Amino acid sequence: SSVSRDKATQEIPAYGCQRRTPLHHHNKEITDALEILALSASFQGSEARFLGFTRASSVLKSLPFRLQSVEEVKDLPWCGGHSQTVIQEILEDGVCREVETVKNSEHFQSMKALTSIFGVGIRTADKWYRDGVRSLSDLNNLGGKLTAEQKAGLLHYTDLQQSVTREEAGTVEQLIKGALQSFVPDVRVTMTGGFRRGKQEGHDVDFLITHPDEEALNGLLRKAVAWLDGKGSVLYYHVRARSQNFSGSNTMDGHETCYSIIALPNVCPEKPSPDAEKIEPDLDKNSLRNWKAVRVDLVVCPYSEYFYALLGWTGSKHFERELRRFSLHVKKMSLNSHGLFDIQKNATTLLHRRRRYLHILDSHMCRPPRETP
Ligand code: DGT
Ligand code: MG
Repeated sequence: SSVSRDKATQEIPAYGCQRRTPLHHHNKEITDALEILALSASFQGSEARFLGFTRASSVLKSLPFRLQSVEEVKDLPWCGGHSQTVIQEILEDGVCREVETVKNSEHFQSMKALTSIFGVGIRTADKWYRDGVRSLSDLNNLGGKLTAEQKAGLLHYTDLQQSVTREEAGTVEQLIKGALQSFVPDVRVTMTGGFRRGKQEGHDVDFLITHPDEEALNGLLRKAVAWLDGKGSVLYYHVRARSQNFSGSNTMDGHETCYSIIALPNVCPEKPSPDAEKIEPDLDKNSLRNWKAVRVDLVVCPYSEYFYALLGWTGSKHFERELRRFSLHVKKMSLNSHGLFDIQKNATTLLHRRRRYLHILDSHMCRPPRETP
């Protein structure tokens, strides 16, 4: 009934981490549209508009019913004027003009293509766009100016564009565990990211690695990746060292991390059909190879930080952002992948004396529960 729908909308909390946000929900046409506007805003460097549309979309995902009228969003948090226009047009016409214009714009299309390359963020893509780059083929002229990461991203572009299935993620897990366990047999390896949230496919596979004995973790990541590399399973990698004085801000994270592209053995390589071979004789070369390039992120954390790192790397990105905002504004605590810190006790010191920050964080850190991870 409309009364119970009204009640439902009035009860939706403002922070994303206070709501259920199911993968399958009732308003996909609208949330897809809002997310295009969010992406477009981020391509234009407008963080505020990106957040606005992302929050509106996130709120609608938690609605337990399909919207029928724009009136129904009037009490919802974050669903203000601009989002309401989008919602109304989609409900009434099935499409939103602004979204269609954005989707067809050269800037949006180029930025989407460029940022889909591993190693290319919005800033780089925007600079390239201003230099006249419109598509991937234009990048060949930039050859020498590409980073090693971007070169690898381009080289394996087609594979990396395909999503990783849950089954493939399982194979990656065996490969990664095998490499790590050959050095530390009882190392703990947990798949994080979207797969830990139950997604059936993802753009990469994320792992968190820990051990009660910190010594066992020393150099482990580099050794294990070199071991895999020796077996021909690594197409690209770079290890970001652990940063001792990570910033206590909400977004930074100082864990040792390996960003890699792994050659995943195909269980059954796709054979091109005889017809395809006739049309494009060279096409089948790649299809005949028995591996697929897959993006894999490996994160190492001290045992004492395991629960925070697990929470931080499980995602989604928006959930993490909301959880940290909730911690800060409602609980007056600062949360990141290293711990949960009480900022109230020393708020002014935190703001004004950066150098003492780490020390303060240490002394106010809430220790994780004592059970084993
Ligand atoms: P996917 O891979 O597209 O299917 O979706 P997710 O949710 O696995 O996204 P992904 O792989 O980009 O990142 C996994 C989670 O890890 C993400 O929700 C937030 C977190 N994360 C990603 N990069 C960083 C980082 O540099 N630092 C921290 N603390 N967390 C990160
Ligand atoms: Mg992921």
